[in-house]
Amino acid sequence: MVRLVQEMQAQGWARPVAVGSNDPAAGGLGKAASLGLATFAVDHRKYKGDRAGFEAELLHQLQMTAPDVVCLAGFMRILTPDFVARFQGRMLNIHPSLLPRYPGLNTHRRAIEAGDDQAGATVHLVTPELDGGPILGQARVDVLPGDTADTLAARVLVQEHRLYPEVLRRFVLNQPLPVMLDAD
Ligand code: NHR
Repeated sequence: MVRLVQEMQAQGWARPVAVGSNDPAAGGLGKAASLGLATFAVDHRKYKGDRAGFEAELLHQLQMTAPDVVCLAGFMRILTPDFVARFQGRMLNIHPSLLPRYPGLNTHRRAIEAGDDQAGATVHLVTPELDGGPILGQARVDVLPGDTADTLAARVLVQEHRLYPEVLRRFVLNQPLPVMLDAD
């Protein structure tokens, strides 16, 4: 998220307006405020069993700044089709696997256990199907002998920081996608 904001502010192809989280303690909120952005948090734990209520508040907070594009980065609450419809075709997510392999959680562990020789990250449009929307870009890294989920995650993260700003830049400028990056 910080990298996205920094590249937008440095290069000017988009204007970041707000950063939100489902966790009021998220470190990114303070960083976003330091970068001059509005911030908000909608604590999902206060809406236990009430996804509609959680999403209504999330929508309200987002609508305060009327974004053209919404970027998820480590957002961990499944969004309902009604919410997704509000931002259809303009909500992006970065997921730490080479989709369509390993939608959902624990992606790096699953890639290592499967013996894959490559892993990576994918930026995709958010649709009602979890991690199933159209792919806008991917970055690949080699899985190395001795890799653990943590060491692999760290190498993939470096590539996530290259991939997501490049995909977003092309997306908002209507340039050709997908972007395919190869680290190795
Ligand atoms: N919502 C929709 N409709 N479509 C997608 O593609 C989405 C989405 C919401 C989040 C991110 C995704 C990821 O990159 C994402 C993509 C959370 C879960 C999950 O199981 C799965 C995938 C992703 C994010 N969440 C549980 C829930 O009940 C909670 C899990 C937890 O708190 O640890 O929401 O990986």
